[in-house]
Amino acid sequence: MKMSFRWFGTSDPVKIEYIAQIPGMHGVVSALYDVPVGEVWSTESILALKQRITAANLAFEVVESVPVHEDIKLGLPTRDRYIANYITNIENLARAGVKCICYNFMPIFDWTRTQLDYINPDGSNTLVFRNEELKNPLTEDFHLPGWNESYRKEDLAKLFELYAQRTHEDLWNALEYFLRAVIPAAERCGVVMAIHPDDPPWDIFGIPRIICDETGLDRLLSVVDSPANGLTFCTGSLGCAESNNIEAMIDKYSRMGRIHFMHMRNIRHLGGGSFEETAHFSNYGDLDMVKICAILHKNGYTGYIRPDHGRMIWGESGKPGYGLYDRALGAMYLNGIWETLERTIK
Ligand SMILES: [Mn+2]
Repeated sequence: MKMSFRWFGTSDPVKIEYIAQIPGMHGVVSALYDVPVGEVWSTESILALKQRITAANLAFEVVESVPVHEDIKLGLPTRDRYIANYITNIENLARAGVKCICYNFMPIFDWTRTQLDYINPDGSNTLVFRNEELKNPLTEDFHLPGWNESYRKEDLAKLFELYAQRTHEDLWNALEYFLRAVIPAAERCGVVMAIHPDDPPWDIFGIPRIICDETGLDRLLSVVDSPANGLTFCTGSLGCAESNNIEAMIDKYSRMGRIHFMHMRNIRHLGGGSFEETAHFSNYGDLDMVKICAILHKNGYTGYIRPDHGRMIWGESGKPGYGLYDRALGAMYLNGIWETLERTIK
């Protein structure tokens, strides 16, 4: 596996030089954050980002994310222009040495939580999702940092209206249309696409979500049966649904060679669909990181891994879920598990 770390570019309060100081770090996962969704990423900007990363002796092989324009998810006639741009982005990134592109197909909203700084008993803080505290972003003052910041209330209302007329099957049709166009392009370029599951993995605000469970992942992989059509397996996202058997799913999809990128995050179920994000250490959450790593190791996993969201510890402040310290602890914890597996399992 190749240990990686998400970095939000030069505006990230976490310095890339600090990431390079974490032992065993192969590369960073990044993106261009100043290009409007659906537009072309210039080769010049991609190479400037790569230069910044490689100057710190880190690889730039994974992009998270190239976002998918809402017109594609809605299946609007205008989607073809955005799909053409998406293919241009795949080509430009491949030329810059990128090998894996993470994306998601969540309508309107990216990851959703109800509080970003819940104080733990030990004084650290973390992201939590409490079903009863979920507010409607249309009618209440509710916004999260993972969401597209360019939406105004009226844009949101328009999108809500459009999605109100869409079924799960409509969303599937839109995803299939997208995959049939982009996967052959990825194959040509030697890039793998890795869809991130929906977070949390169920419908939210009455809008359909489809990348939520084994049935959905099976369907996704069968649309275009190619290694280029693969997964970002996010343990924390899929793990929010207690009905998902995370270990069995990782075993199945890693044996198929369809997991290209692992997001390692631990969560604790609070009942009724509520959960909190915890330290990566197995004892702190409901996911067994040793078992997960052992399954990947057994199946010869050679893809990318990154510690996903961490808590804020040691007085650090910054982008919720993306501080340096707890994610660095997560990376070293995972490196330790992996080293042990390498040495003891022959
Ligand atoms: Mn994730």
